[in-house]
This record gives sequence, C-alpha cells and structure tokens, in this order.
Amino acid sequence: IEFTEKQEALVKESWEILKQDIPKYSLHFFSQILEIAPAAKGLFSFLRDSDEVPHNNPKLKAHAVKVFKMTCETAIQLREKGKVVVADTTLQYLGSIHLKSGVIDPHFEVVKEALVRTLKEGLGEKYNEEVEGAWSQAYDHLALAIKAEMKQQD
Ligand code: HEM
Ligand code: ISQ
Repeated sequence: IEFTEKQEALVKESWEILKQDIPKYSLHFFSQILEIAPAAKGLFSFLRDSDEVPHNNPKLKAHAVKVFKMTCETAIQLREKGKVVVADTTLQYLGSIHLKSGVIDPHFEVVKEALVRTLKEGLGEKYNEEVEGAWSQAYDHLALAIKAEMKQQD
C-alpha cells in the first residue's frame, strides 16, 4: 500500500515530540518490551545482570533512539521511493546482531507493540489511529528487511 505525505509528516512530527525526552521514552520503550515479553530480558547484554531496567543506561538509550530514528527514516523512504533502502552493511550488521542475540520473528511484534505504546504515552492527546498506522507501516517494512537478512545469514 502507498505511504502518503500525511503519514510521513505524522511520523516526523511525533518523533520530534518524543525526541525531547530521550531518557524517559527510551526507558518506557524498553519497559514495555519487558512487560509484554519478560523473557526477552535475557537477550539484551546490558540487562542480563541487573534486576530492573537500568535508568540512564547509555547503551539502552542509544539503541532505543536508533530504533525510532530508523523507523522514521523508513517512513521517509517509503514516501519518496515507495520502498525501503537500508545500506547493505547496516542491514547485514543488524541481521547478524539480532541473529546472534537469539531474536526470533515473533519478537518483532513485541517490539512493535512496545513502540506503539511509547508513542501513545509520549503524544497524549495528539495520538490517534492514523499516527499508529503510519508508524506500524514503516516499522513493518523495516522489520521485514531485518528478518529477511537474518534468514539469509542463518
Ligand atoms: C540491538 C535496531 C528489533 C533485540 C539493536 C541495535 C539496533 C537495533 C540499532 C544496536 C546495534 C548496535 O549498535 O550494537 C532494531 C530495529 C528493530 C529491532 C530497527 C526492528 C525494526 C529487535 C527485536 C528484538 C531486538 C524484535 C527482540 C526483542 C535486540 C538485541 C540487541 C539489539 C538483543 C543487542 C543488544 C545488546 O545486547 O547490546 N537493535 N532492533 N531488536 N536488538 Fe534490535
Ligand atoms: C534494540 N532493538 C530493538 C529495540 C530496542 C529497544 C531498546 C533498546 C534496544 C533495542
């Protein structure tokens, strides 16, 4: 399906809002992942040895931001080119890191739900189904590319 200018704008606008409090929303994002799938904790090297989600962990923040930024970038590309282009090296790297960490396909739905919940929390009354749809569509395309790369490397 087509990705519209409106959808691209919604994604960009909402990222501008969440970006204003990275420590808060990266923590929220992560906590949601663990709330939906507690067992996923063991996948993340920076969590394995701690009892709770670490506040202000630089790695956690940096990774969470990357997930949002890459989804945002995917939305822009979907609008401009009608397809997703991730640099080969980046995709290979993401494929290998997730494969090595033990990530499997169903986890991608978990992360999507956590992402959506974080948007809901951050946007408040600006959140609506159109925003959710735009992010979901972009995320799905990105996730598909990563999953395909994981299968190729497997
Ligand atoms: C690492 C992005 C989906 C679990 C990373 C990194 C990025 C990233 C950028 C950091 C790589 C680095 O700089 O070292 C994404 C994107 C996803 C996605 C864009 C979906 C579109 C998932 C899913 C899971 C997951 C579904 C499973 C719950 C992990 C783990 C690591 C990781 C375990 C390694 C963290 C560590 O131990 O250091 N991901 N990810 N990711 N991701 Fe994802
Ligand atoms: C890595 N991959 C997917 C989601 C993430 C969320 C928070 C921190 C790191 C992540």
